[in-house]
Amino acid sequence: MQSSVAATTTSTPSSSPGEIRHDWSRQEVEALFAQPFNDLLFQAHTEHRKYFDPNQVQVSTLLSIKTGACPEDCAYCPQSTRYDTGLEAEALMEIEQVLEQARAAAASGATRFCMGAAWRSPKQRDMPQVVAMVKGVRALGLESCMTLGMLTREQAQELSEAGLDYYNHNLDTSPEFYGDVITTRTYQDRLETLDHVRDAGMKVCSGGIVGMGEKQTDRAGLLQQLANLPQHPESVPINMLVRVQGTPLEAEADLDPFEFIRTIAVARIMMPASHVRLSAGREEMNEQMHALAYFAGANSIFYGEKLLTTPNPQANSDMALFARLGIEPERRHVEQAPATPSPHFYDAAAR
Ligand code: SAM
Ligand code: DTB
Ligand code: SF4
Repeated sequence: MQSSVAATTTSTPSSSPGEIRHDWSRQEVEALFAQPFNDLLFQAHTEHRKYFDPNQVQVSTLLSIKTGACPEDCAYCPQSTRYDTGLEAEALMEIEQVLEQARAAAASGATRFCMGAAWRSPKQRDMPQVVAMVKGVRALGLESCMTLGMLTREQAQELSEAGLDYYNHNLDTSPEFYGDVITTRTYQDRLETLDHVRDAGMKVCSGGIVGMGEKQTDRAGLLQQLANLPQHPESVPINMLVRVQGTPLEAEADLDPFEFIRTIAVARIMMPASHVRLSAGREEMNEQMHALAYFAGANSIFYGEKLLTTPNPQANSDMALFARLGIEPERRHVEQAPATPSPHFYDAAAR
């Protein structure tokens, strides 16, 4: 078995400490995926420890500020108007309602508040309300994140000036598989919005979905695209498809859970300084799978019983698992960090 270790350390692409690469070939990424599972996890966990405390996980809260009736045809999405998923559409929320939820998130110990809207792109008439939400959330001492669809350069600038910290815009899959899942926009459209977000000075949150019937090379292609951006996204959500009845992907086959863990591990190796978020699909993952994902390099989750429209694990079960694994929620590392750690997490776990 000596030889397998030696072969891995010499032939498997990696980054040395401090090295952030942007020149991954598809072949190199596929080679990472193809390693024996234990070699891959060892490499990923080693990278993880170069940049992060392995016992800390960042916690974000998610709120749908405008739900359903989206004109896009994303085959996975319950919010597309093209599929009958039984979802009740809701107009853009009032500012005060959003802030009420943000206060509750802050009280439960979340450090980032993410707001999502089922839009192709925001309308100009909605921008003042959205800007007021960003300002209100920041005034509570929370980091702010939004995902509103495609942005023009001007809209990105406006959000940045309002103080928006992160913009989430996923590439979702490889360029080759994209057209099998979405036909109402192009990969290039997504890349352009990411450019606008970066140029406006905001942090980028961008990742994708696995389990949509894509091949391993598509998962490799997604990570290759993300890691070869001029700057790595600070946050990389890896969603496992939530199969929603009425969507074209409602009966998609299960993805091998180890393949999901491999995707986390490869993301960790390729973007070693980014937060890799264990995102949608956690309801279907047991505690052992969560623990393996954290070992493989996942260090962020959405916390709270609902994602945008689908269920998420109960907050207290996440916190109970954190306590059992000796994981602590990451505290804010920005200026407004509270002087003392929030006690709420382990309180919730103890109840
Ligand atoms: N409409 C905006 C957009 O598409 O960019 C923002 C909201 S959209 C719901 C945000 C992300 O949620 C998508 O890019 C996709 O990665 C994820 N998502 C949506 N439906 C999902 C599902 N059923 N399972 C897993 N992830 C999903
Ligand atoms: C992301 O990558 N995952 C979150 C967030 N960004 C906005 C959304 C997951 C949505 C899952 C399906 C739903 O709840 O509607
Ligand atoms: Fe609309 Fe976003 Fe859902 Fe696509 S993923 S249908 S753009 S809400």
